[in-house]
Amino acid sequence: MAETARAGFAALLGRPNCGKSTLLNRLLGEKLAIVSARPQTTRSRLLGIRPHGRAQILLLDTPGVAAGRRRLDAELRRLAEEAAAGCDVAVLLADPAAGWGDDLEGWRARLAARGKPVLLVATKIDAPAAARAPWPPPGAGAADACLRVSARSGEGVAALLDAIAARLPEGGPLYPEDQLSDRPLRFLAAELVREAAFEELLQELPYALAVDVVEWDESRADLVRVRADLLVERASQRRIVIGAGGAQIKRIGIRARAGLERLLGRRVHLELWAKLEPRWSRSPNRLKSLGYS
Ligand SMILES: Nc1nc2c(ncn2[C@@H]2O[C@H](COP(=O)(O)OP(=O)(O)OP(=O)(O)O)[C@@H](O)[C@H]2O)c(=O)[nH]1
Ligand SMILES: [Mg+2]
Repeated sequence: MAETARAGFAALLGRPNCGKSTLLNRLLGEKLAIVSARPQTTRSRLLGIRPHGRAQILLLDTPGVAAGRRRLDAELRRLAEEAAAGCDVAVLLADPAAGWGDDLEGWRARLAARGKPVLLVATKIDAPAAARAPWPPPGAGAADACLRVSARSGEGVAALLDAIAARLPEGGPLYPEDQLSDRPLRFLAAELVREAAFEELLQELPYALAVDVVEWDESRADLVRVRADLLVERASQRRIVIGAGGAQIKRIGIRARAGLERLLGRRVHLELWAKLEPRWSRSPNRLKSLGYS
């Protein structure tokens, strides 16, 4: 019997830093989402499109859900709630080494109450602490399935795709079959610059750092010219981003350019400016224009 055609949305949900974006990239086999060792890296609902057998899996990466009273925190929670409400399958991820808790159990129960199939997925099982911890975790209520994956090694990833696909509604593809995401390249480019800044600035990174691509010129076939502003909210942060003699922003630029050239498959000329914009993270319009809402 022929496999049934299926298509639908699977939301990747969980605490900050549990490995959602890394897993999205692994499930897609492409680097779409940015990843960092710091929590609260993802700031938007990012769609990745994954054909799997006769199914089209529409994977939604979401911001990790954390408390926090800033406008950006509230916006990030809203994005995750929205993805959870709109999905056909909920993939609730947790690093078993970090333990289960009321927050995750609350999510599980709410998703189940809405009638969503819930997959409880242990992440980072290549790490000894995660590999040793019991799964499903003590304290977790019933789920449709419990799986264990490592985005790093790829273990469990094929089984996860099968488990998601089997629970999607029947129907033909919802997006063109060769499409990878619904986000424009310009947005993905801004994200790569932000990732480079995360990696270069480490502990010095301001919470409120954003990237705004202000120029995008593809008029030459062999070269893309990109100009982007690194937005910060304080003069002191601007100095950190620039670094002594401009050394820091130069390092960010070199790292970002390498990522952009991989993304675009062309040479890239990248110009970065550190710009003071005191209230960007509190402005609903700005959050929108930056693609964060
Ligand atoms: N060992 C190991 N580390 C992982 C794995 N997946 C992710 N990580 C690491 O965990 C950290 C967080 O990964 P992200 O994918 O950015 O986590 P996230 O859940 O998207 O985080 P937010 O966007 O902040 O909510 C990074 O340092 C990753 O390299 C994995 O399978 N194994
Ligand atoms: Mg993320």
